[in-house]
Amino acid sequence: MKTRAAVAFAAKKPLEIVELDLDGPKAGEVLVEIKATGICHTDYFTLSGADPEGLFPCVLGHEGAGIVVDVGAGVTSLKKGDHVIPLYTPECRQCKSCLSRKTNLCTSIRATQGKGVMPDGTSRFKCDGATVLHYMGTSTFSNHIVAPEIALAKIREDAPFDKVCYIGCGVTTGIGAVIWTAKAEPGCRAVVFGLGGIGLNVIQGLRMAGAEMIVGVDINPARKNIAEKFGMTHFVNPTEVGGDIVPYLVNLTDGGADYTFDATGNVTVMRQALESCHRGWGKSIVIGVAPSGAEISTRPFQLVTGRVWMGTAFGGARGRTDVPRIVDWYMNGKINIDDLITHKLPLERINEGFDLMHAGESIRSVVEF
Ligand code: NAD
Ligand code: 022
Ligand code: ZN
Repeated sequence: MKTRAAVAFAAKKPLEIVELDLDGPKAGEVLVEIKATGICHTDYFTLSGADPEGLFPCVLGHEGAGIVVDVGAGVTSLKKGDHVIPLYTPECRQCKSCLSRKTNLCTSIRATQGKGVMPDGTSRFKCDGATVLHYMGTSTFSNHIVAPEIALAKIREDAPFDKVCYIGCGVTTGIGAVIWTAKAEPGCRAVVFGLGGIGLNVIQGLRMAGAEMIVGVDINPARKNIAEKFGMTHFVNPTEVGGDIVPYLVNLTDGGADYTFDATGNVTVMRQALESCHRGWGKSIVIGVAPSGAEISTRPFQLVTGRVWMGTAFGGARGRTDVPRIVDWYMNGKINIDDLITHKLPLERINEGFDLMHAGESIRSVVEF
């Protein structure tokens, strides 16, 4: 079939809207009509050429929602008409990782997904006869995609695509980091570094978990008002503190936070987050993705004295199990997504979405097909 997509033909070039050929789903695969997609940092990271694993030409996008159009042989968990969210972290429920119950990083299709192909080693996309690669197994910047059955979460049919697409990455990552990675408990004190599309979801996850003190740290003063709306109790702008922010935060939290979160991707901030944790039990969760080749450092004393440094991918969520629950939380009014979607664009203007992200003007831009 034919479909319309924003294609990354090469690094550093704007996306081009073109008509692609899309092959139907093979065994274990599903054809999905994407209705809406968010624009997230990793898409730009790859487009910029800074991602050493980036491959071109490809169809970027990993934060979508849509409807099943057709299923391949052997597909049992989905049927035509089902509403779905594509998962860049699949859940096969059979690999060593899924069976361990200790991680959400399913390994069953990791190798082919990273190479931009389906599990059989080929791509379903073509442009004028030439192969165009998939991206993160999702490629939600295309109006139609083929994805493995294990990389699709079935969601309720009354959920609006233009909002729940954000659960495909940002919402789940931020809220999941609190609930599944940190396992924050009622009454805890937390510090969140970076109040963007991820950090604001960390904040609403902390509010849900019953945190007593939620400190937000950002160099952009415009983030204060929206963060307060999502549950932040104290705002700190590092440029106004002057000097080292760590003792300032340790003092503010009466000895250090129970949980800190890096949602900036800056390795200096990651160190500040670890060192703002409470001696003996503080946990610091790295969410931000740092530039390739970057390294983190601290004195071993920080860890010997009982602080824990950990990271999270997709908030530790098991996609097919947990994503439908988060959609329910949204539909039941437990979480706010609407106020984080600051811009909506048609596919033709998708490149403007990247500009808004870099200017710090948007929290999330959503493209509707
Ligand atoms: P964003 O640009 O919307 O927000 C980042 C915020 O950090 C901005 O408000 C910015 O002003 C602030 N900031 C920058 N430098 C700072 C500093 N030195 N101190 C304090 N604040 C600072 O980005 P986002 O969409 O929220 O994503 C944040 C990070 O999370 C990115 O690195 C992204 O790649 C990563 N991410 C990780 C996962 C995962 O699974 N681990 C998933 C999604 C996103
Ligand atoms: C999403 N991310 C950042 C912004 N939006 C993001 C990027 C990378 C990961 C998670 C979220 C990530 C963490 C750990 C891994 N990835 C490796 C997982 C593994 O090896 O099992 C990651 C993922 C997918 C891809 C690359 C890296 C890919 O499909 N190319 C989950
Ligand atoms: Zn993302």
